[in-house]
Parts: sequence; structure tokens; C-alpha cells
Amino acid sequence: MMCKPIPIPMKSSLPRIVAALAVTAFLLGHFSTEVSQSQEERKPRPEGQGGKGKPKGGGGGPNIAKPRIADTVKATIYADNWFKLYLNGNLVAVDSISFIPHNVVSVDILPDYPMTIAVMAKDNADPETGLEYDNTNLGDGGFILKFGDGTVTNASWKAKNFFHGPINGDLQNPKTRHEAIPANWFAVDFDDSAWENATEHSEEAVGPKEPFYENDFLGAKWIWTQDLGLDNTVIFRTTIPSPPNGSPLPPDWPRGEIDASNRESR
Ligand SMILES: [Ca+2]
Ligand SMILES: [Ca+2]
Repeated sequence: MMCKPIPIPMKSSLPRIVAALAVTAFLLGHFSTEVSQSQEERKPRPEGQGGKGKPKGGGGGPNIAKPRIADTVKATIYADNWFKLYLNGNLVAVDSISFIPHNVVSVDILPDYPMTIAVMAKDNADPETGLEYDNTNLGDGGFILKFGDGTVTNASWKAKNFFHGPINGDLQNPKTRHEAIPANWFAVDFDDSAWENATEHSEEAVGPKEPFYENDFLGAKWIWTQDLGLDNTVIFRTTIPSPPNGSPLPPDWPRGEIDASNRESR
């Protein structure tokens, strides 16, 4: 009797199967490598253990206590409209959006006490008129900050205005007044003793936008000079002697010396 012919794979199927097997083998090998690297990254590093153990020579670097990310605190900052922040003379944060939308800037900082905080905050204002939106509107300012160590803005900070206008709020014939900003306004040893204290303003007066409410500013106050509308460039300064939340003072970490490129004044 005649046997029914057994179906055989189409000519093109065999190369496809071989190719699929090869791809599978490659992916398995790649995945294995990835897992291996990931496990390697998770291994605790022997360095940075607080200086324990005997020096191994070569400068003793691995045996020096080094800060870890857990030693940093979070800095959360909102400015209407823009700011730059110095800690102990070093530029550590610049608002990434100069005007609108209003944004919150959040960065990790490695605190060092006493900690001199210096902030330049700017309301959006035309240098010649003090107005915004093509000289059609009088804008207002506002600044608030909170660090993970309990540091917050309040009236204990010093504040000084360097750009006022439009003088008398005159929108029809707007004039402005500028004062030169000291070159070393952010330095630790800058003398701000003659400056007035910052003025705390209500949340209602500043009118923060949505990002403010999505971040933790509990305990922090909105600050500016007395004139939220006409003072447009304000510098704030304060010195925090120790962590306000009672955390112990950090060790004397090796902090290094980066060149002066992050210390420009304007
Ligand atoms: Ca203004
Ligand atoms: Ca504004």
C-alpha cells in the first residue's frame, strides 16, 4: 500500500531555526554578563570605612574616611523667578529655568559646618523698566529653601536689594535704580552685618505654582526684602553653625579643591 508522504520543512525554515538558536545563545550570554556586572556593582567596597585598618601604602587613600551619598542632605529650592546658590563660597546650584514655568530645584549637598549660605535671587524684570512681559506687567519675587538638615529660610537671614523699579511703581514712566553687586557677595568672610534681615511673606502674597506643593517646604518661610514687587535682585545670606535638626557634625571629610571655575561671581 502507498504510504502517505511525510511533510518536510520548507526550504527556508532551517536557516531560520539556526538563526533563532544563535540569537538565543547570544542573548543568554549577554544576559549572563549583565547579571555578573550587576552583582559586582552591588558588592560593598572596602574603602570609605572611616579610616579603619592599617594603611596600605601608596598615600593611604583607601583608608581615609570618605563621604558617601548617605552623608549628603537634600536641598529643595523654589525661586520666583530665578536663583543661584553658594555654600561656603562654592557655587552648588543654579535655577535651570530663568523665567517660567516656575520650578523647584532639588540637589544633593554635602554639608559642612559652619555653613555660609549665599543666594542671589532675581524677579524677572527688564533692567531699564523693572517690568516684565514686554514692559506690560509688574512682577513680584519670592524665595524659599529647605535642606534635609533642617535648614530653612526665615527672617533670621540677611537680605539686600540691588535692583529697584519701577520707582514708585510708575508703570507709565518706569525708571529703575541699580546698585553695584559686591564681587565677593558669596564669600564666607563677606561682611553683611549692615544688611537688614529678610522679610517673611505669606504664601498667598507670593502665589507659588504647582511644583511648590509637590515638595516638602514644611517649616520654611517665603523671604524677600520688604518690597516683593519693586525689589528685583536680592541677595540673601546666613550662616548655619550646626545641623538644625540636631544631627552630629559630619567628619572632616576630604573635600578636595576644584578649580575656581565654579566660583564666578555673576
Ligand atoms: Ca518686580
Ligand atoms: Ca516674578
